[in-house]
Amino acid sequence: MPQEDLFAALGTSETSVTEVCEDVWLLKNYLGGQISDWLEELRQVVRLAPMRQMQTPTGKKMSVRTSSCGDWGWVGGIGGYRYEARQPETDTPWPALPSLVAPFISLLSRDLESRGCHLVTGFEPDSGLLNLYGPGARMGMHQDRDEQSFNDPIVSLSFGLPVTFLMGGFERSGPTLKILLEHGDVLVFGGASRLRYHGVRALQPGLHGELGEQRLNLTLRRAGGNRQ
Ligand code: MD3
Ligand code: FE
Repeated sequence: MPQEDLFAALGTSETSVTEVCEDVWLLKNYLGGQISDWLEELRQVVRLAPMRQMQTPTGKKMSVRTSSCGDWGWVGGIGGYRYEARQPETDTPWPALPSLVAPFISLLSRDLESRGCHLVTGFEPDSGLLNLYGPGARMGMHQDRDEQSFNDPIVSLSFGLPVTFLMGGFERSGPTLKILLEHGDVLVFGGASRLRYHGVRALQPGLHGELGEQRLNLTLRRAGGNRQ
């Protein structure tokens, strides 16, 4: 598909863009006609870097399966969480970021700019973290603090079964805003909200047309430092 057609489906009337709280933007059904191309590229990532269940720092297995692409991959274990340039199991590099990432980010930054949001402007992700949820898989409330800088946003793309995303404040406990994340949704976190606690409720059983009993989430990040 030529790139003009690829992006023609973006920004249709079924898309809605809302700032759910300061520096958190929810773009419902944003991926539209791009979804199958994303899934094809993400399947290729998983062929080169199979999904694995990371351990928490206390040695428990996470219920979510993860993989990565780009210059840096996120790994867990008894040593704590960190980004590594190579897959620990095979000592091989992570697969490259999908080719859709750069044009997607440039379109997203333009769309957000037109709404007065500068969070994605100049963002050059160097890491893509894939989270795969099966029935019952969840992610407890946490902050994302393993990146070198918190100046860049985190951009999340959701595929497959819907899930309830929980957005908290700046302490682990306290009230949360519940946001339904569905196939094709994009969530942008940055600025004043970059260090908010957040989590994902247990995935409810169901059957999705393209992903079966699963939910797949891709987060685009800048894990390493900025180039000089
Ligand atoms: C809010 N993933 O990988 S994506 C994670 O749906 C993670 O798989 C969830 O939390 C998932 O760390 C949520 C949305 C998201 C990602 C990063 C954030 C929300 C965020 C960073 C700061 C605040
Ligand atoms: Fe997170």
